[in-house]
Amino acid sequence: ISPNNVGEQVQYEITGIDPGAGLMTATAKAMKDYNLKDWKLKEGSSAAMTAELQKAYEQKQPIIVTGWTPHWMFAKYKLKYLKDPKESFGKSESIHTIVRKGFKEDNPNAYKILDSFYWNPTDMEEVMVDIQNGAKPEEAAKKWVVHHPDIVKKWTQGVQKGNGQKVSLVYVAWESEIASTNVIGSVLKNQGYNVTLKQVEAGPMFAGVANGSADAMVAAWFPTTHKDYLNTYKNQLVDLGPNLKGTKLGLVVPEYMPINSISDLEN
Ligand code: PBE
Repeated sequence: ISPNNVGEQVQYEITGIDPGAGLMTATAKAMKDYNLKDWKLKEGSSAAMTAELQKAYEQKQPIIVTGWTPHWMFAKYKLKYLKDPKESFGKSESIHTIVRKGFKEDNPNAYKILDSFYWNPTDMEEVMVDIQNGAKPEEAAKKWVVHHPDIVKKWTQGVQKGNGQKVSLVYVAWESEIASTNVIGSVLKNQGYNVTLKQVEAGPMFAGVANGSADAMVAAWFPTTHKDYLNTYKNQLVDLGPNLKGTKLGLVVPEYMPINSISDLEN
């Protein structure tokens, strides 16, 4: 792979994820900011992106993907973020928990648990790696809950148990959110709630909590990644603040790629 014609070698293509992801909007912005006129951003899904990354990686082929942290791919492969001197991808962010209006009144104890939910990137990664290694999301979540009683206790301490009340959580099939939603779902189940997890696209996830058809989500990346969704729905959502701090977004390549910055892609 020569540093001079990386564009040609990847056919001027960046391997993206689902079109509703904020990461796709950020990448489109980066492509403008860095003047990547001849480049295309390919839409797909997180699962398709990681499958293509794996295929390229195993053959040491060039590839550029849209990526984020926390993610298991950094544990599995030797990867690097391309430097982003123009900060098109924004700064480090937090993931917030959001509930529908009226949820606090309808279900004050489940609300307290969701409000207390907070963990670290290493916790989330532990669940993600487990799922990547073949565990079912629900099983990986249960296992994490069993192995981290002290953290879980902080979320549930002093909260009255549920009585089979329904709690519906919505999420997108992003690996990070599959992990977090299954973990908080597992904790709510253990506390006596009848929990349903529904996988949707990003737009319907925010819309569902805004219109009350879902109770909560733990997948809102603020202040940048999901700012358009927040602006659309902010008066209809209750933001319970961060459940994780220290994320990152950007263009990710295998370490064997001979480029280091998004500016290296300009032709
Ligand atoms: N992600 C993971 C999402 C938020 C969580 C970075 C792919 C997005 O870009 O919207």
